[in-house]
This record gives sequence, structure tokens and C-alpha cells, in this order.
Amino acid sequence: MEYIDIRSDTVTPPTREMREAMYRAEVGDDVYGEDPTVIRLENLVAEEMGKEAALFVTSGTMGNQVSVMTHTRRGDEIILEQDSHVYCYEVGGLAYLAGVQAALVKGTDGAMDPADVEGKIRPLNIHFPRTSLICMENTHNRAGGMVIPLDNMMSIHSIGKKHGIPVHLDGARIYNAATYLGVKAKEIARHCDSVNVCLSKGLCAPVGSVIAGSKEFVDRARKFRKMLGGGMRQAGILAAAGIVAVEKMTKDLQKDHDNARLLAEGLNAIDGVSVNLEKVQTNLIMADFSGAGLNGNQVAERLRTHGILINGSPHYVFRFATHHYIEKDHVEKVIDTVNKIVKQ
Ligand code: TLP
Repeated sequence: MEYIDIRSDTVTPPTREMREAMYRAEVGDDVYGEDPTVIRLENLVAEEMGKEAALFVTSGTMGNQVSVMTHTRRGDEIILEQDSHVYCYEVGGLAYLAGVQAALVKGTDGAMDPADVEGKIRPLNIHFPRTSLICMENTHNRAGGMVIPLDNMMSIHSIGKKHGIPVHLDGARIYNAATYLGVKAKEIARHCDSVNVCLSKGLCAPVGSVIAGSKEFVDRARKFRKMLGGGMRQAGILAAAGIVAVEKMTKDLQKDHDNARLLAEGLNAIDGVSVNLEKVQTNLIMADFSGAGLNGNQVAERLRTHGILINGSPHYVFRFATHHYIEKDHVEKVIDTVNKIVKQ
């Protein structure tokens, strides 16, 4: 059976153009700094983000963890949103790899109140850890792909500057945020000191993320990448797909957002299912099935028998994701099928 896979935008295989670019890619040993395609991708992303330099890493998780390791020292504390990917879904890497502890802030739709962030900064005191980093996430995954407003980012960045604390942005889906806001990605990235950009989500590259920041940040990050086993030798073969992702696929995200809206409206019209349509801004949807008395595991199991994949969850509110390979007729099939299975 050919499944309609709406578990995540990470399930997207590389496009034909990417495979061709990968085939043709000029490569060299990137640990020696000699892979021309990796260098091209890094320069491209640095330019796109308005930063001095960039570094190709294996994944979004590595990009975030290497960034945290680069900005902090063991025993420090970092401030981040309680539902952020860095805190929730990176296998405790903060504690295990970076050796830092988290000061969590409860956000609204993923956005932290700047006053709460400032309130978490530790004063100088023999008993306290040093606060050495603030992290943000835009778009915010667990907030259902919602976009953090630029004025919120700007306020948090100024607080960071005032206290001499750098700000890292998990911009795994920064281009979805840029598409929603109708701005260039660098208009978002200017409100942080380092940014992690994922190539392998809605942008369809098979592998990889790029972190960007000052030259000093990237030089130090390169050592941590090597330490974690991320020195990838002829990585140009992967970077070639990343270049297509940045140059082409970033222009294509509005379609995914339109399909997400269509799906959200269709789901919301079903008895027992509700979606807060105001919160559907990009390609992720949080749908509430409590009215139908079904949790995510039950819905996932029923949908699977109809050829549709979503991630299981023990909760009544769970995620649907659109991406490059989801078309309008897939959305219609998902809506029809959900309509059937909630009545089963
Ligand atoms: N998100 C994945 C899962 O890990 C949850 C998904 O399906 O959405 N930052 C953000 C905001 C992310 O959403 C993800 C992946 C990452 C970082 C990590 O990227 P990878 O999977 O490349 O390590």
C-alpha cells in the first residue's frame, strides 16, 4: 500500500533535482576543509542568515547540541522554553553532552515572555550556576508550528545583550517562519547570535542541518562537531542536496501551509474533532480528538488501515504535518477518512 505519510515533514525523500546534484557533486575531505560543495553550502547559509560563518552538521539535534556546547561551560545553566525541542526531544543531551542544566520558562504558543526570561537570569552569587545561554525555537514544533513574533525575539535578544548572554535559535523550520511572516530568513536570524537551520524537514534534503554564527562561534563549534563524530569527509554529496534545499525548496513552502490550513479546516468541521484555526500558521497542526473520545494511538491505528500514517500519542491532542509530497487530494482523503474513523 502507498501510504499518505503525514507523521512529520522529516519523512520527505530528496527530490529528483537533489539526487542529480548529489550525483554530480564535487567532493573533497571536509575534515581537511577541502570539500568545495560543503564550503558552498556553508557560505550560502551564512549569507542567508546574515552571519559571518556556518557549519554543516549531521542533524538538527547535532546542530543544537553543538551550539549549546559551544556557547557554554559545564555546570552552567541555560534558559529555554519548557516545550522546546532542545529540552524535550534531544535525549537529555543538554545534561549528558553539554553538562548544563535547564532553567525552563513556560511560553505562550512557544513564545517566552521576555520578563520571565530576564527573571531566570542568575545573579552573581557563590551558590548559583552561571547563566550562559538563552534558546528560542521558531517555528515552534510543540506549539503546532506557530511563529514566534519578531518583536518578541528582539526583546529577548536585547535582554541577552544587556546581560552579556548569547541567544541561540533552533530554526529547524526558520524558512516556514519566514514564509509565514513574508520576510527573508535573515530578518529572523538577526535576533539571535547562532541559528540551527534544518535542511531535511520541509526542505526535503536527505540529511543535515547548518549552524550559523560568528566566525569564532563556528571555529569552536567545528571542534565539538569533530568530537561528536560529525567530521564527515566527502560530505559534499549531502551538501549538494542541501544547496538545492536552500536555493529552491525554501520558495515552495506556502503550498504546505495552504494544505495545512485546508486540512485543519476539514478536521475542525468533523464532529468530535477540533482545531484552533487561528493557531494554524505553517505546516503543523495540533488537532483535538477529545470530543470523539479517541487518543492519538487509537486514531493512528485506525488511519493506518486506510493507508494514512500519523504519529501515535497517548493524548487527545496530537499532530498532523504537511510537506512537499502532500497534495490537495491527499488532504481530502485524510479528511474523508478521519470523518469515517471517528464514527467507527
Ligand atoms: N523534529 C522531529 C522530531 O524530533 C520530533 C519532528 O518530527 O518534528 N528542532 C526542531 C524544532 C525539530 O522539530 C527537530 C526534529 C529537530 C530540532 C531535530 O532535528 P533532527 O531530527 O534532524 O535531529
